[in-house]
Amino acid sequence: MAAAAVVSNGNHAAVQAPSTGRFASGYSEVQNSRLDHSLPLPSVLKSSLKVVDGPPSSAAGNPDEIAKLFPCLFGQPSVNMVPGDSAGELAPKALKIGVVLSGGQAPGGHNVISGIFDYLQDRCKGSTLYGFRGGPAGIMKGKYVVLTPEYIYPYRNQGGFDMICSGRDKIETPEQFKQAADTAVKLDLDGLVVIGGDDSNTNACLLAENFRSKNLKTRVIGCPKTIDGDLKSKEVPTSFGFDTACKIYAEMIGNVMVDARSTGKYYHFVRLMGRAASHITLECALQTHPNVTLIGEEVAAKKQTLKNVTDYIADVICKRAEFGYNYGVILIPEGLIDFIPEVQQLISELNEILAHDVVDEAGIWKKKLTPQSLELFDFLPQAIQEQLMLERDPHGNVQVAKIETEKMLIQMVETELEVRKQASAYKGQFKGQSHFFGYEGRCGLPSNFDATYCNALGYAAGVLLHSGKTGLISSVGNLAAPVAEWTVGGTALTSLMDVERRHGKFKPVIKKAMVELEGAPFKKYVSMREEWALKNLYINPGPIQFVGPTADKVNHTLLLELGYQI
Ligand code: FBP
Repeated sequence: MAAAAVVSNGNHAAVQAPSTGRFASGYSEVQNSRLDHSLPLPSVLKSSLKVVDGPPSSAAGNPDEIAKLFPCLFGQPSVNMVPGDSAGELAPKALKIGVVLSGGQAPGGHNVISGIFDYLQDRCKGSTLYGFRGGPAGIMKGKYVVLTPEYIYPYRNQGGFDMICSGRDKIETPEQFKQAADTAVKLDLDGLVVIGGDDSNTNACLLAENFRSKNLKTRVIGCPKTIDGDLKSKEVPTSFGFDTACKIYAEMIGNVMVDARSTGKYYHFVRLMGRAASHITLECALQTHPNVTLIGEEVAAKKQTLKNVTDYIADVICKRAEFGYNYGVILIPEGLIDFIPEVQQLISELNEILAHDVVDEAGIWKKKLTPQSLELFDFLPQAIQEQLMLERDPHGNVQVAKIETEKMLIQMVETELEVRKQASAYKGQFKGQSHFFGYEGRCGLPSNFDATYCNALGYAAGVLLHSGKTGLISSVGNLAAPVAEWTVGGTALTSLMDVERRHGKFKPVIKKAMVELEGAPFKKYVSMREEWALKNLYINPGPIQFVGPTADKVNHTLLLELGYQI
């Protein structure tokens, strides 16, 4: 049976209601075995500890602007947790804490919540944990569930965000800040944990600033979530979910590789999630060794056009045909088109038009495009034109998950190969198959790494709130070492920020961590890509392992970035 839950639908009158939650009785053996899988904690979190302030912080860029936007929080130090004696230990007290999941699903989110819960049970007996339902809108509307051991249990070490669900709403207008503050006051919240990506953590910091400026006692702590892997810094080495999602996609890519080799008749064009950075695509390439991998950041650095990208793929296909291979696997990051300078220009013109003009069916709006952008827009297949015009997400981003770049590239490569065939420069057969691996990887069973990392992030968020900190993001480091040696702290969110132009205005943003062309993961890939293109060195890693010698293996990107060899 699913547990009964105390829920509120916005009027703050808590009622007993049956949960629509999970039935662990329907779980497979593997899922069941994960429920009681005990998670190791970093040593520092297991005994008496002290929270130690570091030096004053600055910003990732434009510190003067950030200081103006965050007058209460700018400059505050990041903190580290170090072993302490029982005398200096935080006095146990009952806390009221809220937690919210924000943005796209990422494996491990449930473990962050159970990590916070376990901290409160271990060190702050009598505390209450409120789960705001449906993302930040749940805070504004006062929709929450009181989380109990029975309610949480079926979600332990399980994927998905359905324990409390997520949403992409933003708390941004004065009215919305007021609604959030009202909820914090009504529930007498000591703290709020925002589990989200770069935009959501920016929002968490704005909320922390707003609450501080109103002298509310509610502190706000962020947690780094996103399968995209682009929320990271020196102190926050990775976002949770990336490890599991990449392992799931790598399994799927490996299967497609075996399929390609088995029949020898298809080129599989696989688009992978990651709306801005190409980390997922790069990691999957390192895990599986495909014939072609496009990395958006490289395409941008080389100022490549759509034609250049098409020619590069066609060149590999032609060379492979000479070896008798009329099959292969090509990985494409979903953010690719946003990296191609000519498309970038088109998208930024479209953004301005969509923000300020009515898009009429007669196409008069098109006159606002520059001649180059108009030419490109008219050249694109109609399906892609329509996808580029779709509504932006609440943060002003193009919804790249809805743009079928893989289909567009198949069409363009096919046309190019036809031209080469006519010129007797290509004698092979080309059949493209398109795939999009995105949502499939976001709710899988968290890998051992993500399960443990998330538990530590949640537990650390509990410590940070208990010690009265606000405007920090929970940070766990030294991740290639055994868990006992992981370091734990909180990084000042303002130290990760810069300003950016969005919806025609300057806004604070956490700088996205893109694939670095001088970084170890990209260099590793470059050192091997020519061999992968022509030989079939495919690796099919199979499903994620939860027990056995490879179960605790960390993804290649993280290891290489931490200076290890793979
Ligand atoms: P977050 O940045 O919120 O973690 O989401 C990332 C992501 O999974 C992208 O990879 C993808 O482009 C996008 O979400 C899809 O969004 P939606 O779930 O709204 O379709």
